[in-house]
Amino acid sequence: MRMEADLRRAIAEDEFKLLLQPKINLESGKIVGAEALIRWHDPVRGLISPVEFIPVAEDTGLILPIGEWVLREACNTMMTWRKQGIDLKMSVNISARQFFQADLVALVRSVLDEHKFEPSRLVLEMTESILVDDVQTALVILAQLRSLGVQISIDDFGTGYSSLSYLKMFRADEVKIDRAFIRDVTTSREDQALVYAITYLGHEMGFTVCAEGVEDSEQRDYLHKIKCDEYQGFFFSKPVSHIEFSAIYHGQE
Ligand code: G
Ligand code: G
Ligand code: NA
Ligand code: MN
Repeated sequence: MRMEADLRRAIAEDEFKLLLQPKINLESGKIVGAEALIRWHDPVRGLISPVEFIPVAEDTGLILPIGEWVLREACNTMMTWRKQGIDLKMSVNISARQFFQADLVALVRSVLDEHKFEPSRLVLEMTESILVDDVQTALVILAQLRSLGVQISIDDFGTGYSSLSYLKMFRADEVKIDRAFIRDVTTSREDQALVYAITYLGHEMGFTVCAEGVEDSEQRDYLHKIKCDEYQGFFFSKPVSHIEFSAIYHGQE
């Protein structure tokens, strides 16, 4: 497959970049974290979206070296920021194959050993559909990750087919409400009900709740009103380079 050969070259030639999107605390309005999002600059085709290449990387197993690169790059970014007085949480997306087939626990342990930051500053994001695919194995891996001190976040919450009872079993630290529910949250009573219910339930179960895809102040205000904890979205900032990120961070009053 053409894409597979290109991806192999991209790994060898270091054609990936990591962008960072700020996570904002709704109460303070301040940046409290960053989500690492990979970008691929193919010299011929230009920018290729992870929506296109992550599935190919999953099918071919190339997600393992790519995922390791993302994790290391994200931790390097944390260390760079730390020297600038920026101490934030860093969220990294973990794909299905990475979660179940790589020795993710060993990788995370070695990355934590190499870098001296609080393990709880590293947040691993995975979708509920990954976890429900093999609940028994997932619970074992999650327990091992938790024992390393890293945090667990359930990404794209509400889009899968999982039962709410799984939320209790997975004992995550954070739930991220999928942006599909945020898009019409200021006009749709149904979406308001869903977002409110997820936030309420999340709090009752002890999770931090983060809303994704916030694009305007009305959406932000609604989330603030219902006491959602954090948000991400183009309203505050699109994903940017670590250099732009620190400029935005230091630009907060
Ligand atoms: O950044 P963007 O909105 O284009 O990302 C599109 C999709 O690709 C999202 O579902 C996002 O979670 C996923 N994605 C982005 N970066 C990474 C990454 O480093 N690893 C994995 N597994 N998925 C990623
Ligand atoms: O699946 P995951 O939640 O990891 O996807 C994150 C993706 O969402 C990234 O590709 C990022 O570029 C995108 N994203 C971030 N903020 C917004 C937003 O406000 N609106 C839209 N449409 N996409 C966003
Ligand atoms: Na994510
Ligand atoms: Mn998401």
